[in-house]
Amino acid sequence: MWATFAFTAENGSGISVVIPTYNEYDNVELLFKELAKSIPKYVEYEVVIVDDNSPDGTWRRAIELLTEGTTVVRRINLKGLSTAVIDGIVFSLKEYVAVMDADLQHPPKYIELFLKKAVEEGADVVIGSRYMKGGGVEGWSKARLLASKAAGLIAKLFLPSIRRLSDPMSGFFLVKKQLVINNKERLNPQGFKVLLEILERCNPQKVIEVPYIFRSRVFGKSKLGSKVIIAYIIHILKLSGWRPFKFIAVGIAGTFVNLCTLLTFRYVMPLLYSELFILGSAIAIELSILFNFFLHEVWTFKDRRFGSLIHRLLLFHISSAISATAQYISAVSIKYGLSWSPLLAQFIGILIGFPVNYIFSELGIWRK
Ligand SMILES: Nc1nc2c(ncn2[C@@H]2O[C@H](COP(=O)(O)OP(=O)(O)O)[C@@H](O)[C@H]2O)c(=O)[nH]1
Ligand SMILES: [Mg+2]
Repeated sequence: MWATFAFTAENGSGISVVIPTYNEYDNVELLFKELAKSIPKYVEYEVVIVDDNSPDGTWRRAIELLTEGTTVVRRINLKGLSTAVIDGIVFSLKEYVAVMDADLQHPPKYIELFLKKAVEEGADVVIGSRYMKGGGVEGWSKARLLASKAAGLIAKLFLPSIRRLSDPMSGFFLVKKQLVINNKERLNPQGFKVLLEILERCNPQKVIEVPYIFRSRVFGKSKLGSKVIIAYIIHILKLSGWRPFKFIAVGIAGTFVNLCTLLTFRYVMPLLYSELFILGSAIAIELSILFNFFLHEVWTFKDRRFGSLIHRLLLFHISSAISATAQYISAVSIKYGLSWSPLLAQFIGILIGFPVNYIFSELGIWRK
């Protein structure tokens, strides 16, 4: 039990430092030196390098420099940052695991602080945050910073459990080994953002953040490319249970309900399709809103039905009205302002109205 556990030299509270590497040959020596220098003697630690058989021989370099308390895992047939981190955690022997990059962008001096915070505050996860007060990034272009922040916003929109965190995509963090081991079957690590996977699937009870400055890379280059970005979006969608696609599917079904209602009027109650079209159209709209609402309740957001149903139903009507207005304004201005074809204008209007409704639903109506 952590509560009876005090952070002192005597009881040998320990930490494993898991470091995934791929083509980091030039960084290994400096990394080992910095680790030895930055972690105080009274902290019992081990280092677990997980290398995916780097063509530059990073694993060989690590073995050459091997000292007691360091393990080098060389994975021959596997590749990927997230799975490397999870494998590293499995290989770890200590109660806590710190995860950091090999390129020294994550200053090892924070490891002691992470551990201290975890023990003192009983946290399952301690995140090194670049985006809270006191944190920052060195040497990033405006574009890279913007891309990182945008990626964070997307994750927060789709994944409510991380919304209150400033840097849930950090690669520098501490986690209790047991939290990951207990939930290993639920993990499906992929891409670069293993912390997101842990936060979403391991259900940590207490997560705290500590600011740090992300340093520039000295040797080697970043492996973050366009493939990583696409993998990231797919990862977020998977973690969200494909919710945005469910939302779209319901929207399409609702449009059919609307049109079918009108068609029914045409043959069964022609008045509602001619002189009283104003009423017929209103009924069709209302039916489609009700249809969408109940499908969202039992499918899209079935895990997030909190508070009163009437309240949610009312909010959904307001949200639908706002998104219909956004759709109307954009379609009309595209049609008259740009003289585009009405069909195309209407289609773009729908593309604009949809996210409005989605954002209201995610952040307001079915929020966690
Ligand atoms: N084992 C393993 N490590 C990787 C892989 N991709 C990246 N890494 C390591 O993960 C860390 C972060 O990668 P990096 O390219 O620096 O990403 P950036 O900091 O976001 O630019 C570094 O230590 C890399 O060597 C991989 O496929 N397998
Ligand atoms: Mg890096």
